[in-house]
Amino acid sequence: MSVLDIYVLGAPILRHETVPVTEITPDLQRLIDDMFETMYAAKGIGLAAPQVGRSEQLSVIDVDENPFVVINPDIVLTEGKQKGEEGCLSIPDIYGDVERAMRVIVRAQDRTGKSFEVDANDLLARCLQHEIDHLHGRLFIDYLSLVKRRAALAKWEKARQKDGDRSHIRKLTPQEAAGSHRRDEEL
Ligand code: K2U
Ligand code: ZN
Repeated sequence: MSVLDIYVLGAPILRHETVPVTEITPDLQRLIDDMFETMYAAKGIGLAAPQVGRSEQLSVIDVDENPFVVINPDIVLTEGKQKGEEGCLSIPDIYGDVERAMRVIVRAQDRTGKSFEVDANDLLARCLQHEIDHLHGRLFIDYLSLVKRRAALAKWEKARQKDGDRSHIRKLTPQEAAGSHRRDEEL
């Protein structure tokens, strides 16, 4: 398994619609494994395929040591509202409050291609909505007010100019990569 590079804000792929998965292949299984390793290394609880440069309808999720994969996910029910702070592994160090549905039911395929439904609330519901947005080229900053979005983008650009980094790739550090196992394995 490998820790993959993460594409960051400004990379065109993050704004593209992704392609449905039509076949579960060994390559897709390898991508899933690498996405989990990358997500854990980056201390995330979700990661979508476009964030690692693959424009396919696939995200990995692990909230409270419950890892699962959603392939070709659709939100079939939304209920209630919740407002909470979000960040994004593709927009490091930028945060903002986002209103989401409190509860969602998502229909998807698992990593064997078998269809399933997940009925989620609170943080898991938020994470699913965040990851499914990624599969449709949407980012959490799209939900910020114009003033807050401009402030976030200005902070982002200032940080990138300071780094002198004009690429749209975030390479995880060796220290991050060393932490790519699931957290409960540390116990
Ligand atoms: O897709 C991603 O960029 C990973 C996101 C997923 C996420 C964002 C906001 C709220 C829930 C999930 C995060 O960067 S993962 C980092 C994180 C860790 C613990 C709690 C919330 C966010
Ligand atoms: Zn994100």
